[in-house]
Amino acid sequence: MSRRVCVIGAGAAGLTSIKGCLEEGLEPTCFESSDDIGGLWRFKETLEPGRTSIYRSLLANTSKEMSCFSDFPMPPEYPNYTIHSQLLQYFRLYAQHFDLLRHITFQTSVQSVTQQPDFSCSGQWEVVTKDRDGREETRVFDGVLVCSGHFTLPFLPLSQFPGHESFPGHCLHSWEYKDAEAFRGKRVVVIGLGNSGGDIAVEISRAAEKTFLSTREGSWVAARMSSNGLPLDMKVITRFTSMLPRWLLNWAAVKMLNQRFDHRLYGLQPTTRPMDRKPIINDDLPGRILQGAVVLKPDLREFKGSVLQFQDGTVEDDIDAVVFCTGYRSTFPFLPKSLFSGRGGELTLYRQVFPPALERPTLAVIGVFQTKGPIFPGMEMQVRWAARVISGLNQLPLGEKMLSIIEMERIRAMKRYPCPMQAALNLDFIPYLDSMAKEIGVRPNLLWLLLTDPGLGLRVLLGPCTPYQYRLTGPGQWGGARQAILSQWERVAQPFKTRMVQEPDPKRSCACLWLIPLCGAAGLLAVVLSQCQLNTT
Ligand SMILES: Cc1cc2nc3c(=O)[nH]c(=O)nc-3n(C[C@H](O)[C@H](O)[C@H](O)COP(=O)(O)OP(=O)(O)OC[C@H]3O[C@@H](n4cnc5c(N)ncnc54)[C@H](O)[C@@H]3O)c2cc1C
Ligand SMILES: *[C@@H]1O[C@H](CO)[C@@H](O)[C@H](O)[C@H]1NC(C)=O
Ligand SMILES: CC(=O)N[C@H]1CO[C@H](CO)[C@@H](O)[C@@H]1O
Repeated sequence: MSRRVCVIGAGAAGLTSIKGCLEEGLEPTCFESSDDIGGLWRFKETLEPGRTSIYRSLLANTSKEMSCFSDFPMPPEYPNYTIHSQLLQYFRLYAQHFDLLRHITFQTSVQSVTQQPDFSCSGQWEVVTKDRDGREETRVFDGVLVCSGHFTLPFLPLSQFPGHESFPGHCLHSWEYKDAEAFRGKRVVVIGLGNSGGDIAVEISRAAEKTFLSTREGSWVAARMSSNGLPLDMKVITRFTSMLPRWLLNWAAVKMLNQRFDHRLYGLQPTTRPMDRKPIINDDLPGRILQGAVVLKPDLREFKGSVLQFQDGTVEDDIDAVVFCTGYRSTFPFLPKSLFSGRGGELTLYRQVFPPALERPTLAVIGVFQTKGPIFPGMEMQVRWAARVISGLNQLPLGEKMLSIIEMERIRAMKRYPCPMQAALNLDFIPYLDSMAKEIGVRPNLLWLLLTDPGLGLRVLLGPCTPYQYRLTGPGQWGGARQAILSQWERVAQPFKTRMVQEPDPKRSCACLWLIPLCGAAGLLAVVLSQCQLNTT
């Protein structure tokens, strides 16, 4: 009899979890508290406490070829960066294609997940659910995949600012923000420069009289559009760049980012380097600052009625609204308290997936991490690995060993992130995916590819690390992976083909042919270097 797995939530992580279970012969049952799939990416006009909420103009910050699941490219006609509704449409296509919907029970929320009394030998969990009529039901599962998301609880640090009670205007969190209509002609302060803060400040500045953007630390700002108008992530997330030393990448990144606009001059420059702390992605912010529509300010100090004072002593008066873009906290109210063993009471996870202290590795957390790349292929890889661990095909190290690895990685990451929670959540895209891919047996063998299929090998090494690379061989291999890699740039070009431009004379473009042997040589060198590096670590 196949093992039964409970999947909690039917957002992106839940959908790929159902798929991953089916692929490994597990029997998934997914509970989704709302009445539809898509989670964060399903835009709603109204707010529901405890649920994610996004603004009307939210655009993905990762491109379509990098963000898709590895055996299901986005349709070629999709634009290179999708708006939320189109990404949701993609998830619908994915669910349809792999027939995932019949495994989902909607309007049923998971109330608690507890270990069975004989857990140490059975590894089983008791899951209590509540349906829309309030009926509770208890079921036993052999495994649990937690896919409930981690952007649910808005973090509003109002109490840090003296005098906030005296502010007569409107104070809100980005969770409540839908569009700029309410801010027409107003004077607005946006607090926090993350991806949401940048987006919201730009959008409000098109309607408001004046928009101030207050940031303590500043941030590097990258554009979606990289050189030649191509998607940034496809240009920079390659195996070749991931083999280069960090100082070199930092140097190149600073040069590239400052070439677009001088971060110091614009008052945005942070103290950290771009490879250490994730740059935000924003196409329009520098232009809005250049026009004086967005004015940068340091950290807020206090409120005095409608006057706001900042840390440098400057004041801005007649402020009508303050938008806090100060992020979210995660909550997993249904999980056993014993799993929250971190220093600050946070969830401690081995490779951000498995709680290390369980006697049996039958519970995994999917999608609770961040990278400089897209999150979806990472979730998918987590599931592919977790499904194999749950079915006993892959083993985890001993509990002690896992704890020491977690601690070691925490110390290493703390050099880049001051806060332990952020340090644990932020992972490097290619090394992280590769570490799991290696155990599953789906990490592409570069040397072998370069020797047997050089065209493909070079694309895998020098081209964007698109998710299809993890479907070339091994368990879950997909026959279309090779073709998907060979045609990835065609799907990027497709949406632009709305006005045909004459192709250049082919004879002239031959001039670049000398690049091929050169790239080949560089590639081989990089592979040899990386092998040496692997052997020495
Ligand atoms: C504003 C914003 C923009 C982002 N943009 C990008 C981007 O461009 N690219 C990118 O790669 N990542 C992006 N991210 C990261 C984001 O986390 C992922 O894109 C992803 O959508 C998260 O999916 P998820 O399935 O983990 O969680 P969610 O999408 O939040 O889904 C969780 C689901 O679980 C359900 N649920 C929760 N609790 C229970 C329960 N107890 N019982 C039953 N069901 C439950 C919820 O109803 C929901 O449907 C963005 C995040 C934010 C906040
Ligand atoms: C995209 O935006 C979300 C929300 O702010 C963030 O969590 C994620 O890390 C961003 N992705 C990249 C690649 O910057
Ligand atoms: C056709 C298309 O979708 N083009 C978009 C590609 O990405 C750039 C950068 O964000 C957009 O400006 C284009 O509109």
